[in-house]
Amino acid sequence: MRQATITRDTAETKITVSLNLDDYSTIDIDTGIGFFDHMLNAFAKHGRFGLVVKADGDLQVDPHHTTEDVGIVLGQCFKQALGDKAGIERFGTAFVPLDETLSRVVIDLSGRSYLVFDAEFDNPKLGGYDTEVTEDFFQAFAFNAELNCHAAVLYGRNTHHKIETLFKALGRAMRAAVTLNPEIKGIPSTKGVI
Ligand SMILES: [Mn+2]
Repeated sequence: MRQATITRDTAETKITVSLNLDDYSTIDIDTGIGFFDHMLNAFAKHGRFGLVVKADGDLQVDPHHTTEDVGIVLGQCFKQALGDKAGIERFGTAFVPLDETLSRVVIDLSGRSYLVFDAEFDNPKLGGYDTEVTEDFFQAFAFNAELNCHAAVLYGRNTHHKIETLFKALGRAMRAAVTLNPEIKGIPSTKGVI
């Protein structure tokens, strides 16, 4: 099974993430930030990823360090769990609606880190979560997983809906990209390495 467990311990946060690409029977998220837990649960559930996240961060400062650092460690887990990426689809696209909102995420597990993020949030706070750190999470995730991610809210009104559809679409696009396809022999790149 493709899996990884990584702990990152800094003066700002102590984070452990366990990721399983092939068995999603265990999803257990505790970051201390309620809305962020909701988002990571949605990502794992709709991406069909086994995911355990334990984060103990400096929430007395603000939620920024914890949110961004979970993105770093989750990205590292995908990179490690994917190994040489032999036999995977590599590309993934997902559109996810929630009532009036529609979001799209497109992934290429290219080994090249790049994020294009196109979303604006009217509401700066959702409970203890700062909505602007959504982009920081996606940035940290894309750079540490070494993937190309294009994430966009195509339209919508409600900030909760916008962010939730981005996380669900990220989960579903990542699921499509990591899927093993028996028709794909070896590493899916004309270069032979990704
Ligand atoms: Mn919700």
